[in-house]
Amino acid sequence: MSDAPSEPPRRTKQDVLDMLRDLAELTMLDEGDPQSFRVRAYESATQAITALATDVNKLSAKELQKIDGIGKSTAEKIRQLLDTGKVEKLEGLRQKHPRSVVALLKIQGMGPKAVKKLREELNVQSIDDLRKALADHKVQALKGFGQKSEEKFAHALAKMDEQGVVGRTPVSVALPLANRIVAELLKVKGVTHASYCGSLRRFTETIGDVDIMVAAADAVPVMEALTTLGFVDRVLVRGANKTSIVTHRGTQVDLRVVAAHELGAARLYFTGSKAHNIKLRQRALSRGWTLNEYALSELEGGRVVACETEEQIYEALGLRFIPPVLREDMGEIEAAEKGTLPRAVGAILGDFHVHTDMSGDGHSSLENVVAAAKGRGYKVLAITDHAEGTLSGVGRQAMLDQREKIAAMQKELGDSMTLLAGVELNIGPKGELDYDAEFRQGYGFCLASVHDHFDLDRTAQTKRVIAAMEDPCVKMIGHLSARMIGARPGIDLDMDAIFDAAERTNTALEINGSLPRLDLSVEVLRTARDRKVQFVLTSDAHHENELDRVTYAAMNAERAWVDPARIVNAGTAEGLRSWATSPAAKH
Ligand code: DGT
Ligand code: CA
Ligand code: CA
Ligand code: ZN
Repeated sequence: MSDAPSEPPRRTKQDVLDMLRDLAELTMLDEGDPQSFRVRAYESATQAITALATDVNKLSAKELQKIDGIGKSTAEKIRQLLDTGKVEKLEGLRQKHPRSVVALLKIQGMGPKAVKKLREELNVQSIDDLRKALADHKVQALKGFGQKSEEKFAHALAKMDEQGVVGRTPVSVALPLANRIVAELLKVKGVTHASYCGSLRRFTETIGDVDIMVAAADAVPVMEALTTLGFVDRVLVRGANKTSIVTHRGTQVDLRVVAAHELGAARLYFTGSKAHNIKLRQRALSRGWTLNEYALSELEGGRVVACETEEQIYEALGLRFIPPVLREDMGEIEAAEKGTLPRAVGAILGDFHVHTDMSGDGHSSLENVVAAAKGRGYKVLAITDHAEGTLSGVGRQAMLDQREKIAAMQKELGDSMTLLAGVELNIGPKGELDYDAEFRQGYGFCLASVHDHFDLDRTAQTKRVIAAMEDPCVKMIGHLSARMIGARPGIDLDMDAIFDAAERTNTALEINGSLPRLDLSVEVLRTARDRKVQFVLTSDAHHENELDRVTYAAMNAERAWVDPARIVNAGTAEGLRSWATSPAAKH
């Protein structure tokens, strides 16, 4: 093993996209201006590379420059990354603006200008520094800030603490990262298994660090492969069986390499949760056994009882297999013993929140979305582009044209799939909805969701959502809290009143599977356990490839022990069709 490989480590299209995103983010900080010319240049290059069909590695700087949206200096940076694995400009920016500073941008209402000022005037270099400055009331003394900004930042930080997101990585960032690492490590010679464990496998909303488990006879090439990946910022630990790195975005990754025969014990241990592990271990002890990351074995003599698979270990302990999403010591071990674990969601029969390229932020044609839904075996699909009240929404004529197109497609589809010409209405600050009542009645399916005015107080937020529920055309409320995990807290709602209204008006609540949202959250879903509210799993897809996100919605529901009988699109096809095509029954 050498520290200076003669060949530069391989860089992929994803590395190029990561580089452009980091360049945009750091340039914005550097210039204190989100609208700067350079930031926009990196953003347009991102779009161009995303759409690129050819292998980016095969293109020279000149050829890259010929692509629409990529300028000369960006083309050179891309080539530099592909050829050497590093880009000078980016390295310089990273030196100047460490991750702790970038993290300040995650605070609601904090822009690059404010960060710049706070650094220059108060030497605020991290969230902790900001906490101190706020506590000492130094922020309000700054020109252009005042008491209002101080309160705003303090409030935003308190919200972040409440959600436990400070210093943690949102699942929307951690999951693609982990999938990429797993795919890369599976390519290493001698690797027979690679997967992620830890909180990510349990599907928590935020992840402290990513835990990767690999089975291989020789650990050295696996560790080497991890440390040379494009997103690695620094290596924290380089041990015999464990390596830890930190990515440029500040996420820690722990890699463990084990022998194939102890994979079950290792995966069980490192999936956790810690509380679940402790309970299992107590159970083992009461049987005269011990359980650790290597095996379930006899206390005396050390004979191995089980170690190869998780299933074998649970079975030896007298338990049904417990899915990772349930391993939180919230009654799952007792339920596994009695055989009363909650039923899995099972087959999902349709989607009710799907965008096409008619929405300003949609990327797939109606035809492609419908074909993809049909390919998944869906019985019902509602097309729900944004209504005119949303930034990326459309007017009446486009909606009418789409309704006609959908009617024609339904003829072609026959009985195989019910296609609904729907819409995602925007809920205004007073609960007002788009278009007019008559136009809305022309839709086959209406969902309504909040996309703005996040700062209204609890009474106003609750009122606006309930007003939308009471509208005769609204069958479902989309992403109820409107939160973005790690970036924007949810709106303040009186959940009791919301559940009451949902039951009374017969309005379903969406479980949105888009990773940055996961809305309803597990926390809210748990509080709805004794309610009669109906749920719908959706993908909120903006591209045909995103229909699969509905499985994240299902995992979120399972984590919260939601009874599948309460999920409209996880029951029977007849039940779903009748729910989907009956008018919203309001009373
Ligand atoms: P995170 O990273 O904070 O989102 O949460 P986890 O659950 O991934 O925690 P992490 O990365 O510290 O450790 C991974 C797993 O290793 C954890 O879920 C359970 C296991 N583990 C870690 N420390 C202990 C311990 O002290 N006792 C037991 N029984 N298990 C542990
Ligand atoms: Ca972890
Ligand atoms: Ca860990
Ligand atoms: Zn949407």
